[in-house]
Amino acid sequence: MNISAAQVKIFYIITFLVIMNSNAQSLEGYDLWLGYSKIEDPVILPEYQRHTKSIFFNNGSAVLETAQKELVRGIDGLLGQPSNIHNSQSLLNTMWVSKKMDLDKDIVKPFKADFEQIGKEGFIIKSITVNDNSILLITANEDIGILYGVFKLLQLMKMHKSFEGINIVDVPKIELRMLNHWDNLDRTVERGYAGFSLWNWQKLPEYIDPRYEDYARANASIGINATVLTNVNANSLVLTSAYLDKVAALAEVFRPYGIKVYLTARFSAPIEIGGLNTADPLDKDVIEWWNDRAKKIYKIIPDFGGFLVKANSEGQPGPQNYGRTHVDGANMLANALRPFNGMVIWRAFVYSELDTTDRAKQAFTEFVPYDGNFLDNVLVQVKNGPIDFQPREPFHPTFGAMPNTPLVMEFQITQEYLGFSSHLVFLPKLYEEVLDAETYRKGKKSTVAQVIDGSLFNSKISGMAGVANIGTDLNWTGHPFAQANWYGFGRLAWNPYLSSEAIAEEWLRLTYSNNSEFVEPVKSIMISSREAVVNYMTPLGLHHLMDTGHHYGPGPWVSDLSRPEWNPTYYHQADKDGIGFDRTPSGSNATSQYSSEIAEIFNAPETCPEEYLLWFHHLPWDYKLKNGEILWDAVALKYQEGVDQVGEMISIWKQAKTYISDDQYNEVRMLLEIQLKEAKWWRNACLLYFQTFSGKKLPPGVELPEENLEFYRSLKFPYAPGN
Ligand code: GCV
Repeated sequence: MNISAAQVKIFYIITFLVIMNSNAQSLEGYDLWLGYSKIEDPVILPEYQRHTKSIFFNNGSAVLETAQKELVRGIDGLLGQPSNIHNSQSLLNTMWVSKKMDLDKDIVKPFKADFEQIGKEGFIIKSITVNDNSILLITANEDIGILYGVFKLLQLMKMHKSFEGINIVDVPKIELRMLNHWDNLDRTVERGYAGFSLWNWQKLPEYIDPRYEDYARANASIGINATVLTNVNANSLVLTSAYLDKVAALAEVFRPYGIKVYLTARFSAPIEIGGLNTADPLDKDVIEWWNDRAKKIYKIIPDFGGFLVKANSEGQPGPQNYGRTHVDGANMLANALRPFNGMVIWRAFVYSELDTTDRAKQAFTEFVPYDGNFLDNVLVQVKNGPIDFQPREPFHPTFGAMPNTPLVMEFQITQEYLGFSSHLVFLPKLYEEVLDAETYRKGKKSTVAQVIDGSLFNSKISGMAGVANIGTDLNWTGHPFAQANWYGFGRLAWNPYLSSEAIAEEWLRLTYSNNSEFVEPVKSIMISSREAVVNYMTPLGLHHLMDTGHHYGPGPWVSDLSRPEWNPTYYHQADKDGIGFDRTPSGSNATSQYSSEIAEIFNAPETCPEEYLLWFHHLPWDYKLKNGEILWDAVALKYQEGVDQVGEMISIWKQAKTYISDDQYNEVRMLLEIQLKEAKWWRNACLLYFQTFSGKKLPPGVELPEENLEFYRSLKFPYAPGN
């Protein structure tokens, strides 16, 4: 057979197209919420073409260069044609992107108050008229504001929002908006469910994975301005020169996106890498060692953010090893960083094997007495609830109880106790619940959000941290909808008063489609997903029922671990008389750590919100709930409700099929099937186990478990990820 040159060429073209196509499919999700495919809407497209006809971009710094690059990338993609960008200003321009200091004074004058409001990081997007010409103005006081303004503009375009009469003045309400990576130097990620760590320490500093920049873009696009690269269960090696060079290389990639790097500081580093025989924070040599280390770090990374420290918690070393306090430890490090404007973020996630009181009380007990004693470059980072990132916890009582100490909110974006990256759980719903909680520390309207953004006590600095769910998986987060948790964390760190519903809608439109027939039903899946997981894992205030170590699946029966508070039986306290943890004055009295108004509500089972009932009360199995159900029936029905909610999520997801690609559809469909299977597993295992105490039958409407209790108890997961 004779094959012509033309046939060979066609063969190669077809092969190339097939490869390209399969690549495109396997890269599904890599773009996150930043995909810029051409806008086809016939109404909005001409409007955008008009506004972007001639763009004046006032460049002049690395951050501005990034902003220009992002603008070009976005507009080229969305409009399907190269953008027309100039670096000289004229009245023929249809868009100006320029800092305030570079704008004509007469232009700026009418918006003086807006510029005062936006501070260092805010921006203005305004439609203005100059000599009868309509111009879309993107402006800010500083370079970083321009970058944020550009990302906002592109997001508006992706959501097909009209620019007619646009007038946006936006500024972050929280200063430090940071990701905490629990990434180890061997690239495993503690509680990570999306592959390995992005940081390729072996090849750094020479090899710069292009993904580092994509990571920075994604973060900057939602306003994240800080990243802690390493696990709080820290390794001192990262503070050695060889690693600092690698950290510096990452810092260089992130800098043009306005992101500072932070590291976790292992308290015993002076011993492990400094050759000293103590890490006592009051020891002269130790102080000198840290001062010296800080100097070294800042020489290599001049804008280094600072240290995040987990001390005297879960086996990590700390000042208490030397009879010193958290204040001694934090202030010693703060003194070392202070000459360089570095910050110390000291975690309040502590509970001790020597303290036999309720674990939920311990962080408050240890930290609140130190209020006002930390140096002003110390922030104390507190988890959202008093135990540990459970599907639902009441807010941590420390919020509002330390008026003289800036408190950073620590949320978990990764899903350690929430079905890993197999379950669709939209976490901004959880974040919103915590942020909106009333502390009553300064009367009504003293919410956790007001503590965090510094407005309640006039704090000098404010912060929100999220434990990242990012890894080397192609779609970054394992579950495609887990991207929404990263996105939503960033949005709430920017503005803790946003509604989770608005965030869900934004994310869906930016990631998938603007079609309301897609957005509305899928948004309802996201919004109900958090309550679903609470119901099928830990309803009515139950908590920490997860199997031990890996925290995957149910293990309410676990009772043989060396520390009492590591056992689920410690938390549910089920016996033949009832279930729940008594945290009222007749029990551990943890309620006394809240303001009296809140304590009063929590103390009485009649007024305690039912979602926290068994968190605060030990109640008999036949205790009557408000709706007349007895407690046993209510627990069982809640487990069933959780399973039913996942079933409902699956049937709603079917409606999404016509609006997205088959790959996008099938990936989520398969994951939802896992979620349904596991929701049933949770229901069956927990109900069979609790039934051994209640001795009661399952109420009508609750499906009978397929297996017996022994089966569920026998399941082992030695290779569950994230350990
Ligand atoms: C990084 C929980 C997790 C640990 C985590 C710890 C913490 O206990 O299970 O993996 O350690 O919280 O937040 O320090």
